[in-house]
Amino acid sequence: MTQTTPAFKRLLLTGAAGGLGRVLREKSKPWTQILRLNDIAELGPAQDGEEIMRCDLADRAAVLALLDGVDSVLHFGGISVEAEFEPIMQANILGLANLYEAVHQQGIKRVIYASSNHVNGFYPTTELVDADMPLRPDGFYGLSKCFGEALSRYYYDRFGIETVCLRIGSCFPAPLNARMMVTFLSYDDLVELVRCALFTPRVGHTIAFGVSDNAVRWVDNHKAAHLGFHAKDSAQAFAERFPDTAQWPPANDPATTYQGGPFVVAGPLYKK
Ligand code: NAI
Ligand code: 15L
Repeated sequence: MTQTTPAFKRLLLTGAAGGLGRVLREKSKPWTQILRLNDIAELGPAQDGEEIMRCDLADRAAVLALLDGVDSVLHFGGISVEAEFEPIMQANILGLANLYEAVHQQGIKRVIYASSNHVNGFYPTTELVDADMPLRPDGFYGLSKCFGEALSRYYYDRFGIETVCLRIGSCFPAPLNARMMVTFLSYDDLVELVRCALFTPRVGHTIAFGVSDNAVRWVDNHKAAHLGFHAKDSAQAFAERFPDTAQWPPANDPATTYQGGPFVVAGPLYKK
């Protein structure tokens, strides 16, 4: 049997202890000789082909060391829900600035960045959103993802560092509510989307929506067609769990009116 050499010598996965990080920790091994894992949380022992480097993304010197010897980055670390501004600022804003500065200093050419549907959370559910429409974040978390998209655009325009921003919908083993019948991204489709983002020869600065082939769509992915991503799964497989709209909040509830669902009413969370 012929053994194919993995494309990368060393791939960095941040957020490796998180929900999506655990999926990618398992699935991205064939792409790289060494998978370097980062998180602030416990990651367990290094398995074959893994390196563990725990640190806080807000720690600039540690992040510079974290990127040493890395070919490409899957950036899934940070605060993943609405929260007070201070922790979001540390992990998602300062953390991202540290990451890109280190990427630049270490000469790394591409980052796959876990953005979120919450950069567009304040679009009504009646509108079809594409990658070029103005951002309408639905809280501090969504705002921090807007910062990430803009920061990565700057590093592409200024230094030619390529980024694919994945505006992930709801990536869980199954949809958890009626809204997620629209926003659902299966784990297998996530892995395929990340693979396309990593291996497409030229991506420049691409914004791609991360949703499965669900029956209802709020997003139009045609501006990321060059990635060649085709979702294989659909939330319809779980349709029996949400048989009718009775489980939705009333029509005048913002959680139904806007694409961001409950996030649109979660903030502001500034401490008084
Ligand atoms: P998660 O919360 O399970 O994982 C995030 C990981 O980042 C955690 O293990 C956490 O310890 C780590 N982290 C937080 N602050 C850190 C810091 N300062 N330094 C180092 N590590 C830190 O989130 P999940 O669901 O795995 O999401 C991964 C990424 O994808 C996040 O960036 C999230 O915003 C994004 N995303 C996820 C979606 C989903 O449906 N799961 C939807 C849209 C975006
Ligand atoms: C996100 O950005 C969050 O990280 C995830 O936990 C979900 O809440 C998801 O959006 C969603 O909109 O369902």
